[in-house]
Amino acid sequence: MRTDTGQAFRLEDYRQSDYLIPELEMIFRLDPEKTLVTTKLLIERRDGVAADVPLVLDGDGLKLEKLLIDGGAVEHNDHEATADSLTITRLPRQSRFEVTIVTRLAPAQNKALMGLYVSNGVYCTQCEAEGFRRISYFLDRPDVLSTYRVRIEAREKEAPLLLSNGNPAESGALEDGWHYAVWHDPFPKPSYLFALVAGDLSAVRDRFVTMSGRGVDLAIYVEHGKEARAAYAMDALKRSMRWDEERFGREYDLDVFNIVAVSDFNMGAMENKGLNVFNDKYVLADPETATDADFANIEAIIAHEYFHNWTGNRITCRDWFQLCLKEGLTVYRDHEFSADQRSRAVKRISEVRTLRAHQFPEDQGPLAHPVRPRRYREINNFYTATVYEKGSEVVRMIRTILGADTFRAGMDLYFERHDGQAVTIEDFVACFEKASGKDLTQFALWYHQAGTPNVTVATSYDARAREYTLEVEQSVPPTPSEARKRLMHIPLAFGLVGPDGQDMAYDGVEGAEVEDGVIHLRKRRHIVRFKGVQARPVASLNRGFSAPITLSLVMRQKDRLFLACHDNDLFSRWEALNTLFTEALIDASTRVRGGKSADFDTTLLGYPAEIAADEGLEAAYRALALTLPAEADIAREIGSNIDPDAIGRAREALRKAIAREAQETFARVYRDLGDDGPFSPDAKSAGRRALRNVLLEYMAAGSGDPASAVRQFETASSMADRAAALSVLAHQFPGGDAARAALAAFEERYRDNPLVLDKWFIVQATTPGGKTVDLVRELMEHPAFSLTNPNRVRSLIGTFASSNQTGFHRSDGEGYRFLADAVLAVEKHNPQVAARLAVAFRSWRSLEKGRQEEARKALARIAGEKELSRDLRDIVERTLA
Ligand code: 0A1
Ligand code: ZN
Repeated sequence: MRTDTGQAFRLEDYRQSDYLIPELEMIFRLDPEKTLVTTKLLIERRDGVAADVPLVLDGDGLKLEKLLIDGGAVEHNDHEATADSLTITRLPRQSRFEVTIVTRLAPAQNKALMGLYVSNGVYCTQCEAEGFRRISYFLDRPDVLSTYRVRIEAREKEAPLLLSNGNPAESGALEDGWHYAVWHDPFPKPSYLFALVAGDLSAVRDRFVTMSGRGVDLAIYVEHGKEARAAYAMDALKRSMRWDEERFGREYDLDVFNIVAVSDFNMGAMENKGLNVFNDKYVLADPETATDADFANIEAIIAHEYFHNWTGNRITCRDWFQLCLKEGLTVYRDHEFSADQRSRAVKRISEVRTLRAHQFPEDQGPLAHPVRPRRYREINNFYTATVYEKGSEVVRMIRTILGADTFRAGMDLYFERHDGQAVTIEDFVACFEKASGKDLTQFALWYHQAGTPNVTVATSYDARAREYTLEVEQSVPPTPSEARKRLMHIPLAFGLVGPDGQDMAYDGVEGAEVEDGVIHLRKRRHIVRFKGVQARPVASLNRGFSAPITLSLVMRQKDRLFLACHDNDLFSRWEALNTLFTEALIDASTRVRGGKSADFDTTLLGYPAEIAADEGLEAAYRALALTLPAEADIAREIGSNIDPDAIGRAREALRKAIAREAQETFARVYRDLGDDGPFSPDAKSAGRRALRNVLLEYMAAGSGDPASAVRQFETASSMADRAAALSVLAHQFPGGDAARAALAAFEERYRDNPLVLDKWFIVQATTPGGKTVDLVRELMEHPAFSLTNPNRVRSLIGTFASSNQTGFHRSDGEGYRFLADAVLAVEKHNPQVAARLAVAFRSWRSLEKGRQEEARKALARIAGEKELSRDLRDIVERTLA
């Protein structure tokens, strides 16, 4: 375990390496306990570097078995090998020479799942960000690009399949039941994109012909017997390949594209060149085992990793500070892909919900950092919602500002200028400046400044002058180590909605640049005057969520309801309703906390029935509109002195009130939507199921009777419907006969399917209320649970801490004590996963005093441990700071 040295890496300290490694050859002789890795590096000294400048290679927990330079031994005095580095002080004078290194690994013992490890009998690697140095000493940094030739030797019985990056070169038999394969990757790549897989897996094969007519052999490798569950992923892969050609002109470049699904994986998936490695959760799906959300995630993640081939692999990052260069851009691309494959409005609403749930609390708490950070202690902790999700929003804003065609021209220029290079955010932005002729200096603050900007707006209409005025003011809150902020360029898409629901025209505008339905805010304060506005409009602002900001706009409830019914921007319709619900819930939770009852306005209560029955709206949209803000969303909006129990009760009361009001309509719509026959994962069918399942939740809440959920659970023909019914039973009728019977039946039916049992763990871990922490502790003893499998840990412990407000925040602090224990237990073998779990503490300062103190004690206990990993210490200390 890498313990903390307190050392911070700073962007301003970036220097080129003195040496390069244009080529390398590797030989792996695989054994679970004793793998030998021979790495032959062709080293090149950069021009101007003196021959006595030592070569310092990175390592992490390595043991050097052998070292040769140009085939000859190296004197003891001329090198120093530690677990973390190999320094060679005496080097040949010529600028190119060869260094051969042999290391020995025990992949079966590697439970950190970084470097080379064994997952369910399959050898696999994970090298991003700094895992390659756990395999061999190397210049393990993204700006050192090399071509790789990799020979894998293994016992044929144990590992009939031998894969690495690039194209297959040769293969054959060896003595004693061993065999080998050689792979060659002609594209220079950084070490974080290296991959090796060896094991006994089945292939699902297909073929893709690229736009220039080249054939590519596609394969998805899964455990035997799971082939049928990879069909959807294969289809998503082919659609992604075609889409990237059509939308971005990007063609695939190798003869093969391989995907391997493994069951132990720290993250979602990894874009290794030509050999993507996936968490099996994001490959395997069929109607019996996967929900609609699973299908949608698989489609998005298959696309994401594939799109990295150009945005990440062909053009990579100069250093890890630039992570958003590949991640923000690739998330933007996968969002666009999913929007094209599904419904754009529904997709956008889901994106914004995710951003608010994950990125906003990060940006508003102790772990806030810019999309392009300037400092880190442990890079693993920067695979964050800010880098990914806000990074994507920034790219989206570039497109909003430039327009679709100029944006595409900027992307084309980026690919043309930087193919084969390791570059920076400045290089990326410069392409759009060049393509558009616009100065994006102020805009680029979105990359450099942390914090969610707030925009306040006051509106007024002068009927006599026919003038409508928006007084707009921006502010960016202070964040850790950034007390003072500069003013941002905020593209605010808008419409002036007239009495008939249509956008109103105006004759002219003063006070800000307004172009194509977007107000460009650049100053602290703008007074934007629209001339010639014939009647008082209702302002629809930040349409489509054009900028990732919080918007404070005082509006009459009547006007918001008007937008919820009539805005022609579907995102803003949803947003208006969501704001109404949020405001009502904040009020209600204050009342509940003061010992009063949670009353709701009847106008608001009447609207859900209208939405449910409105066939002019897509079912998926209706489902989202009827989904109440989550407890965490309400807490975030309240901001301080939070009592999760009061919020939970207020939300429950609103759900019941709506359900009672809309009882008949909900039941009718639920019935009419019916069971739609054979399962299809397409967006329309998924939307129909989503709507039915939201209605089912209301129906159970309104009636207090589990019967309809029991019926659905028993007759469901898909996991989507079965899991939804299970969650209604477990959450609304906890401990009751119906819930217990359903949980037992589910466990029995999926006993041998760990990915499905994860849903069973999740449902129980997210059961509201103070008893759940005990249940979660108990479930850690379940035979299907494993502390070393990240999916199990995230399902049971992770979802409890991140998604169970009343459970985790139990007022006596038991949830916090439990999480601290779990984090320390996981950290022993997997610091990366432990650090991610600990992130659940990040909003502790916004809680009421008693809970704050309990959370602080739990955090301090972790911080007080002597031997903490760099990953965990970094998170805990920043959270406490
Ligand atoms: N680049 C991957 C994410 C990733 C990062 C680190 C990992 O280490 C365990 C694994 C995957 C992506 O964006 O998909
Ligand atoms: Zn990515």
